[in-house]
Amino acid sequence: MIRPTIAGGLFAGFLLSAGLSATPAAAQPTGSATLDAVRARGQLVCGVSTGVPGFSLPDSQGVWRGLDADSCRAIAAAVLGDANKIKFAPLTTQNRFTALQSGEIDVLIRSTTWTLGREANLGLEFAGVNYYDGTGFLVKTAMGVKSAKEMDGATICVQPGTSTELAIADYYRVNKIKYTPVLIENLAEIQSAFLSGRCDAYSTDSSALATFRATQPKKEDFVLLPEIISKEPLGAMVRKGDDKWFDIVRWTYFAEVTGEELGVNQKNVDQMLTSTTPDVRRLLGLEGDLGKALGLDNKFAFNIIKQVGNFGEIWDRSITVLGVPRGINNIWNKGGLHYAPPMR
Ligand SMILES: N[C@@H](CCC(=O)N[C@@H](CS)C(=O)NCC(=O)O)C(=O)O
Repeated sequence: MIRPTIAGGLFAGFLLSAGLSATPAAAQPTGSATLDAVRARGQLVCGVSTGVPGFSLPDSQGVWRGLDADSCRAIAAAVLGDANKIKFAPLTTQNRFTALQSGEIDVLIRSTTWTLGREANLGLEFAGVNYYDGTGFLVKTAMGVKSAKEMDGATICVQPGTSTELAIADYYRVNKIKYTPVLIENLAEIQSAFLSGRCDAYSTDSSALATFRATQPKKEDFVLLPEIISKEPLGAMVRKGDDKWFDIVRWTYFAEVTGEELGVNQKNVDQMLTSTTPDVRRLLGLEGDLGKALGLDNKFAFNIIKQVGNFGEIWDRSITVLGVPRGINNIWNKGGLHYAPPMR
């Protein structure tokens, strides 16, 4: 047993001293099938929605913008050192989980609610929450409705296969109110069905309703009803069984939150490289081997913040600009729920 090891060591030593290595670094297996595939491809494939303002929507140049799109970019920055090495895969409510199960995408960040059923039944798991949301209702101001409880006999447009569908069913059963769901999978179709009056209300995550309203030519024609009838924690999903990839996706989000907490942002991240604060030094890879522990470069968090921003910056550029208050989506020391464990 000893001889081949010594011989192997000598051989490897020879290759190294000759400036060669037995296997190119990029091809060395990392123990994560997804990480290996992403590196070999030189690109992250990220599943997003087909076009929700504030979350994932191509701009006039065809560049995907939004919280989910940037959450994807942060993973590309962490893993490949380049936030632009990414392909966005637009998915519907119905095909999003199969796209992840089949390996068509590496990660799903598509306003998807974390529920027990999804995590236990689909062979998939949630690696973090980027938006603490809840189901809401949008109606036309002209209807004069002030509450979701005034909707007896109403038709409600909702996308099938969503947790929204289930939340509405519970809510109206409890409140003994009859309504008719109008199930439409395609996003553009459901929105035009609502606008043209085929349904009295449009229900989905209140964030998406608020950003949809904000992007209408006359937003005052629409009212977001006051009731938020469910918890919809939206986050990143990965396949079960690839723990290293799970860790990478999870700690990418934690690095964004830690950046915000420590005041490290896109503008000052270069100056922060001279910081003497231990937490900042560890975050930016100046001390410790945090990146290496994840199978990444020690500069992974530096790359995320430099190229995409910290969590607050990502949030503000996508959500705050649409007039949606941060509320419970602030970081923990400002009264919100976004919290990262120690990065050490
Ligand atoms: N959070 C809910 C709803 C998700 C959902 O599909 N939301 C709508 C909000 S508009 C969406 O993203 N649609 C975009 C699309 O169909 O491409 C879930 O996970 O089931």
